[in-house]
Amino acid sequence: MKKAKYIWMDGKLVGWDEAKVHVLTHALHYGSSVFEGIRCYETSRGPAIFRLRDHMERLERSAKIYLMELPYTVDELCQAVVETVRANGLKECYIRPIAFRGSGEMGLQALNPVQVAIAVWPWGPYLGEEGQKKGIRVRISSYVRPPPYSLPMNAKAGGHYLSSILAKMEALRSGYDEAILLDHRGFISEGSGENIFIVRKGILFTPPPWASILPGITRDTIMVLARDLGFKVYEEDITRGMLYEAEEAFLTGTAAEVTPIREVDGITIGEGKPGPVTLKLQAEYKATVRGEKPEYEGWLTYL
Ligand code: PPE
Repeated sequence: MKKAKYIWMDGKLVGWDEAKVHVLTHALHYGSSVFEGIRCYETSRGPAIFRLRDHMERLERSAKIYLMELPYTVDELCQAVVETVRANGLKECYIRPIAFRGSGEMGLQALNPVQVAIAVWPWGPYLGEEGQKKGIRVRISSYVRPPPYSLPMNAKAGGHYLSSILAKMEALRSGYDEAILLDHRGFISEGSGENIFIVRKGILFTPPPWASILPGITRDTIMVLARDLGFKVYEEDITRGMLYEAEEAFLTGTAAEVTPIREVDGITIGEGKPGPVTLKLQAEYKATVRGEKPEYEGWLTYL
């Protein structure tokens, strides 16, 4: 990865290589961290962070679920992100705030103080420039998203990613670009680090919150943009068969942005290239995050 100059850690900026933790950090042993992924884009009015407050509010909700007391308010965290991006002088970057249970006591029940760090670095499209243009090949994973009675998957918590890691590695090792996980009932849930949409008869469908998804902020953005463009969008259970026969399918996420899917389990989706609805939404998303859409200005925090 490309290093930046500074990382914000527990209230102050330190050098990239100085942002360290103790080896007995609770989160390192048990995955007790919550985090966010945010992007800052170049606009005609300078760099702007997309939906900063929404991300920080989700961080706060994730922390609440794991009884982690954040030592900063949402406003303070937003300010810290702005400060970190500014200090690093990057026009475009990915922003990774993380709150984690630190060291002190050992054991699952330990309520060690929560530490917070914010790192930023340049990060291209998650599934590649080419993947974003031409579409990617995905497989249904043999791993299932943890059910809601095992883990609260609406929290963006470090430990939750172990199942995503297995799914992603399995997909890559079997020659695909990404994994799609089913939920505990056998319906489509989401990608290892993205939400999913399909298009049927020009209507958009995306799995509902009870399909063990992480309710993505990009997913929400796409639902708003699509509806404003006049599309119908439904949060509904999607079967594996519905995905196979979809006219179009695409993934959404802060890192992945809008990435078309051109093949699932060796079955071609639509014409095997990004479809018109996907392309339209991809362009609309790009214009929105780059500040070219006055109606969505409220989502941007200019530096
Ligand atoms: N589901 C999962 C499991 C997920 O990790 C993400 C984000 C999403 C859905 C989409 O959420 P949102 O970014 O709010 O639209 N995944 C992050 C990348 C994880 C990684 O480090 O790898 C991201 O896109 O920032």
